[in-house]
Amino acid sequence: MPATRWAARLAAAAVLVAGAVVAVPAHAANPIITSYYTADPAPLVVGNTMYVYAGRDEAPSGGSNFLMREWRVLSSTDAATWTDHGARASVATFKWAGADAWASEVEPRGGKYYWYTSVNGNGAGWMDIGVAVGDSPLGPFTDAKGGPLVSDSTPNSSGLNIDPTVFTDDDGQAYLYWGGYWGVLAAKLKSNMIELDGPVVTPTGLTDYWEAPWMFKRASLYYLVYAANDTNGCVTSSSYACQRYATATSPLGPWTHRGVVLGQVSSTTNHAGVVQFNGQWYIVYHNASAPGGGNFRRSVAVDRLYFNADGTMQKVVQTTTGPPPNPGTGTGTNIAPSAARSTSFVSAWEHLEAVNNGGVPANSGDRANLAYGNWPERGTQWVEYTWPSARSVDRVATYWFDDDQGIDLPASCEVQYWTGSAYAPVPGQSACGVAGNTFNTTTFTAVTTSRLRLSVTSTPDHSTGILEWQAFQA
Ligand code: FUB
Repeated sequence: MPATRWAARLAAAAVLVAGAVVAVPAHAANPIITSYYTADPAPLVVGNTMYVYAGRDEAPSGGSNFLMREWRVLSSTDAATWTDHGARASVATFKWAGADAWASEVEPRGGKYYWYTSVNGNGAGWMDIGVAVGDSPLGPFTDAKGGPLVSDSTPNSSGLNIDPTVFTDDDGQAYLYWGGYWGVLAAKLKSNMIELDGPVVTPTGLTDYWEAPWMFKRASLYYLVYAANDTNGCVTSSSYACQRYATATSPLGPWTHRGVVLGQVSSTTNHAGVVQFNGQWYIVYHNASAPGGGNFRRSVAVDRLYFNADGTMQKVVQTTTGPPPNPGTGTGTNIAPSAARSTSFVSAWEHLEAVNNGGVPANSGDRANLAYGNWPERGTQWVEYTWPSARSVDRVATYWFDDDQGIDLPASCEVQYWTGSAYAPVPGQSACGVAGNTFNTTTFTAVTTSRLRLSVTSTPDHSTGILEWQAFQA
């Protein structure tokens, strides 16, 4: 092993020992990090940041099996330059597990981040699915359940319970898809995110499914990207894999196979995640292309992903350069301070002017620049900006207020605009984030309007609040 890699290992160890949040700058190219090997990437956009959760491949050169003990996190604010945040979970996070930190994915809900992992239960069964939870995208993460979410004893479970992907629909219902080799399975998750809600089902229509599902939604269409290893348009040898994909009009299918989105890569396994970030789509995957790389020494790469007008995906062009920097669109000018503000309700002791007074909160409890809150109202409330004439807007960023009392982070939100006759959701909007202690960026196709509205839906037992709501000129 090169001395530089030992140095990187020692640096990472120092980070872990200290337990500190130390970010090590990575670089801009594919693979996105080469100081150690990474596999099974799962992207997640929170605010203006794309996080990538990945397992670490530690097999020796020439090794013939996976050696994976920890999951690591990288982040970027432009999808080109990456920061390494080190190991944030490991096999040891799950006391009931013993080995094999295989593919994972993180899903946010209610200000928490649930990290679903494939891990060897070290008992009667083989691979299980565990779930850890943390209060921020970087954790710290702890076992959320104290035992597997899915194991061999789960009725109808897979012969190989690996590769969880969790998707939360607009109505708040979360779905878990998983499974390798013997096919794909799915189940609803309860709102606590750590229990299955109802039976395990076998979705139909996922032609040549092998492993590594990734689910997302674009407009009103559901997508499932997954690894296949057929030689019927996928790969040249069934030792390798491609990424096929299918679409559906409901989250549990039936699915319609649409073709290959990512061809064969330089590693035998092929594992990908798809995400929209700053208005553009990306595929994050792994290959064996880092120096010294191999089938058990894989590395994460990122490339642009393009959709056709009919919703089908173009086959990805795999690059060694990675995508160009994408720090966001528009002039960057926050035009919220020039707007008049209104709301469906503001508590008498809170301040609507907080939302566009230009404050930069230190955290979600920071009232230094006032706070807007709508306690004791629950359900859906709104805040609105009105400009004297139409403005072109393509991005908002929201810093939520959370007083740890009656006001909590919202369950969901939506950006809407005045069409001239009614309010409508802004087109093509990325997820309306509800994370605390950060600005949550939502990008969308530019709208020209004199009124922009943030529709906010509370959790059942709390009201909602905002410290700052920025709106950016396209
Ligand atoms: O990394 C171990 C396994 O290889 C993953 O769980 C699969 O998806 C494949 O990438």
